[in-house]
Amino acid sequence: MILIFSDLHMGIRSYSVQDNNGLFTAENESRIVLSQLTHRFKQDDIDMMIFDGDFFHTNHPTSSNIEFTIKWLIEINEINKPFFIMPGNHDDSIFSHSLAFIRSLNLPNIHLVDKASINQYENIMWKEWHLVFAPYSSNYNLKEKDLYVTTDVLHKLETSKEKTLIFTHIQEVAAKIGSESIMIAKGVDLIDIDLYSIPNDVYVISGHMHKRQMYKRGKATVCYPGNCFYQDFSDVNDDKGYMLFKEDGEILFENFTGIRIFRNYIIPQDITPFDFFKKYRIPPNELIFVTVLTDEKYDEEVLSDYIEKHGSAFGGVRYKKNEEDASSYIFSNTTDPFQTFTTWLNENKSQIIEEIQIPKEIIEDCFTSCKTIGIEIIEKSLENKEEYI
Ligand SMILES: [Mn+2]
Repeated sequence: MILIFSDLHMGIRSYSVQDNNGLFTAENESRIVLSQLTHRFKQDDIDMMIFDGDFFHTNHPTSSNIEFTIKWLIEINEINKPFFIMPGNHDDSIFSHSLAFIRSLNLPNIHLVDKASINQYENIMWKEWHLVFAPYSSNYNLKEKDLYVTTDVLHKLETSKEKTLIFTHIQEVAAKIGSESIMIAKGVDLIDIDLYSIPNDVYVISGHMHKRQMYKRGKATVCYPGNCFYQDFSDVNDDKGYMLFKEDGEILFENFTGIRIFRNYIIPQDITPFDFFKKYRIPPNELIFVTVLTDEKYDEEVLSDYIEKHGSAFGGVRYKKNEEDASSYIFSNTTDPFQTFTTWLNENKSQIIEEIQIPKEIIEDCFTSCKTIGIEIIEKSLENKEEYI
C-alpha cells in the first residue's frame, strides 16, 4: 500500500501553551504524529510514503522544527523505502520554499519533488499505477500566483493514462472546507475538475483541504487525507490521520492517536453548560468548544476552570442564535462569490429594510447602485484575472 499524509503545518501555535523548552502544544502534536508515521511506515504492508504539501505552517520554520525534521528524515531514510515529499502553499515563497534544505541532506530514499526536480519524477510507477506529481509552486508573477500549479495539474489531468494517481496541492471546487478556510491570506485558486476533459479514470490525491474527504467529480476520484492534527474550530468532531491506497484502488483511512481532540458540545436549551458538564464526564486531553442555543452571554471563566480541572482545555463558547444565521446565508455551493452575495441580498432585502428602519426608497437606491458598482468590479477583475474582491 501507499501511505499518504498531508498538511502537517508544523509550527502552527493555535490553542497552545509553551512547555519548559519553549515548545508549543501544537508543535508537539506535529512531532507526535511524525513519530507514529515512522512506526507505520516500517510495517511490511507499506511500500512507499507520499506527503502532499504544507509540511511547515510558514516558509520560515524555526531552527528547532528544522532540526526535528532532519532527524525524522534520517530515520525515514533508514527504513529503505521511497518517501516523496512536496511543498504546499504554506511552504512556498517566491523563489524557494521551506523544504529546500532537504536536497542538501543527500538522503537516497527521500525525494523532494518540487519545481526544480519535477522532471526527474515523470515516470514513477508503483505496481500497475502511474504516479504523477504536481507540487505547489507559485508563479513568479504574483498577480497570477497560482498559474503555475493550475496549468500543471490541468495538463496532467488531460494527458493522464489509465491507472493514474495525481498527487497535488489544490482546492477543488466541490471540496468541503476545513481549518484552511481561516487562513484566508494563504488561499489558492479554485479548480473545477468537471470543466476539463479527462481521458481516463484518475485519482486526484491532494493536500490543502484540512477536512478528510473523498468524492467523484466526472472521471476523477478526488481524495483529501486532511490535516494531521486539530488546529481550530473547523476541525471539531472530525477524525485526523493518514490515507492508505491499495493496489486494487481501495482507499482506507487510519487515525493518529495520543493527540488532543477538538470537540464541540451543543448544550440543550434547558440546561447551563456548567450543569451539562457536571452531569457528563469530561474526557481527558480534549479541547472543548461549547455551543449554546441562545444569545444570552454566559460566564465562561467558571466553565473554563472546571474543564481545566478535569484535564482538558476550553476553547470558548459559541452563541449559535447569531452565528447560525450568518453562516447559513453566506456559504453556498455557488462558485461565484459575487453571485452568492447578490442572491443573499435579494433574498433578504425586505428583512434588511425592516431591521435598519431607513426609508425604503433610500435602501432601494443603495441596492441599485451597489449592484452596478459590484458588476463593474467583477467585470474588471475578470479582465485582469485578478482575484475577487
Ligand atoms: Mn495548503
